[in-house]
Amino acid sequence: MRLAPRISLLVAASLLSIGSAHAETVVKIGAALSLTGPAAAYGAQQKVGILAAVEEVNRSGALKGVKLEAVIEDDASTKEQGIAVFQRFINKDKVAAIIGPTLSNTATAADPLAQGARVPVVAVSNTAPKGITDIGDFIWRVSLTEGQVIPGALKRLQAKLGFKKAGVLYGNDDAFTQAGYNVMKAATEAMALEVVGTQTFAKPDKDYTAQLTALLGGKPEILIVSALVENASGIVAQARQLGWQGPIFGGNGFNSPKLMGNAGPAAEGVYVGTAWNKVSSAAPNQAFLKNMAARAHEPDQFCAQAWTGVMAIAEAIRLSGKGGREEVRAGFLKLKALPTPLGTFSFLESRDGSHDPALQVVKDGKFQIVQ
Ligand code: 1QQ
Repeated sequence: MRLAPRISLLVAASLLSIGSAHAETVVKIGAALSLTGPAAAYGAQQKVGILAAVEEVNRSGALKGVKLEAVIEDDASTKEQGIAVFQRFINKDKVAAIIGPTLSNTATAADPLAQGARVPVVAVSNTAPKGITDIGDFIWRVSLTEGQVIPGALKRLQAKLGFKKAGVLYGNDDAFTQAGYNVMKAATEAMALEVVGTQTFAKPDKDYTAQLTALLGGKPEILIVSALVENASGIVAQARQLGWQGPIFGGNGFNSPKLMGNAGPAAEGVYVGTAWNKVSSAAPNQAFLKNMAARAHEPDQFCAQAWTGVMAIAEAIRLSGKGGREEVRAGFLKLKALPTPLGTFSFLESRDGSHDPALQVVKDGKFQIVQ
């Protein structure tokens, strides 16, 4: 007598779960990543982080009735391709939010399209302080700006190494490398460092010996460089070939293991401020590392940031209870103290990200966190 209602309850429950599986809404997230071109090393890591995070959100069941789907396209590290990919995401794929594009340079051209169409963008690697989130109220970012990382990192390094004279080198054909230079210049002024020389290069350049020779002639005690990783690797290798054994401090473009892959032992003693403390024992970072280890993937900062971008969108959908474009943006306004591999994450009023940065050095072929 008692068995029947129980069985019917079980049947009802399984029917309900079948029912809800059918009712699941697919929410598309577009990701415009540099899979080719000078920023391809960052894009490859971002792709892994995004796919892993989407899988993790769907597996966790945290978004009841919503399934995330990542649509990944190559922005080719250019403004033109970035614009084309954004147009496709906005009009054809009808994504709820866009992650990317990889470079600030591309974002300055593509983000205005998303702002105009009221599609939320989450930058996961744009670090130029100006010209990104100030495009409008649909543009958000998880990545710390050069302004949030470099002054503190350089000050910590000076306290450790005691340098007083710097040579500065930067790329003058890219929004990020120029913005990084502006931050570095302001930091050297605030620290009363003597700048013995400032030199420039462009993305297609492969030979930096003239600029480095001029800088080394000024007898600096540190080289400060704003460059994307392919240029950065060549600069580091050629500085060592010219006999430079001192410290090199790089901006965010240096935060890729590609630097050691390209430059080899020449990269030893390179210092970089970073948004990701990879040895953090905090639970969300350990969970992220475990996920990556299960994929036999060695993540870098860009992978951790991309993962965090997906988690921020998922949290916004959870907070809003819906996965539409306006709801994702409304969710961002409510998001506070999200546990992430980068630390406890919140958005500032400016829609920029906020969490603690770290300092790392290349030692024995790997980035090591400076404690
Ligand atoms: C930017 C960057 C690049 C170095 C990484 C993608 O920080 O373009 O803003």
